[in-house]
Amino acid sequence: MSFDISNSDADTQAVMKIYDWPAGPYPARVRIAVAEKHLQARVQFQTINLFKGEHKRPEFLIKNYSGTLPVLELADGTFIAECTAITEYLDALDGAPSLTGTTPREKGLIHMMSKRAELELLDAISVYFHHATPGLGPDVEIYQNADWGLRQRDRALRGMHYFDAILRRQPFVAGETFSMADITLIGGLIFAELLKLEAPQGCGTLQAWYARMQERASVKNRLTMSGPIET
Ligand code: GTS
Repeated sequence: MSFDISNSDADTQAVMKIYDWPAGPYPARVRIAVAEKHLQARVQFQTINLFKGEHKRPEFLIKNYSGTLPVLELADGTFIAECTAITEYLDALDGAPSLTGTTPREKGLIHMMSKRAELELLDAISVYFHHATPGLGPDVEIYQNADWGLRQRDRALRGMHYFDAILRRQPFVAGETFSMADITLIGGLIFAELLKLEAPQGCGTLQAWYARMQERASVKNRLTMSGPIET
């Protein structure tokens, strides 16, 4: 099946809207979750131009106070921001596979490891991008602190070693099955790749794992939201 990422009002099945920047690492997390949950036909995407600062304009801040992407808009007009919250919402709709866990133990572990992938990798790289590189450009990056950015880059590199060690002993970030925690780590590695931030020596397991994850249809087809669906 294929899904046009341009916003089509003609698609009557599309009851949810996702505001995002298609190539962005955080938007990628929700795109991957949508595909893993086989929900492509139920969402429309609307592009918000980060480089033009559209996410910081008053009309967007009404949707998400934090001024970040992605944001999910439900048919009743409710806005849900934060990748974790959006993924939890999509996961709760119905259907397999579960991305956030079914048992209390699974839920706890997946949430912890996803948060850790944010703190130790994805969010750290994001801070590096916004503070120690030109980021989204001078009109958007109105405050930068390069020292802080470089510290967070080093944190992310340490995080890569941590996740390399985790993946040496289990196939997925939170254990034996693919979950939201893997999606978060994939988001971090997408960001690292965009910034040409290479994994340090000794992270071969992490790199091999990322290469495998890029073969998943949900990851590979995240820009077009098309192609075969994982079962
Ligand atoms: N905690 C948020 C989440 O998990 O959704 C962070 C979202 C986030 O930082 N999104 C990026 C953003 O809006 C999108 S992208 O960089 O991945 O494309 N950045 C713009 C900014 O000005 O921070």
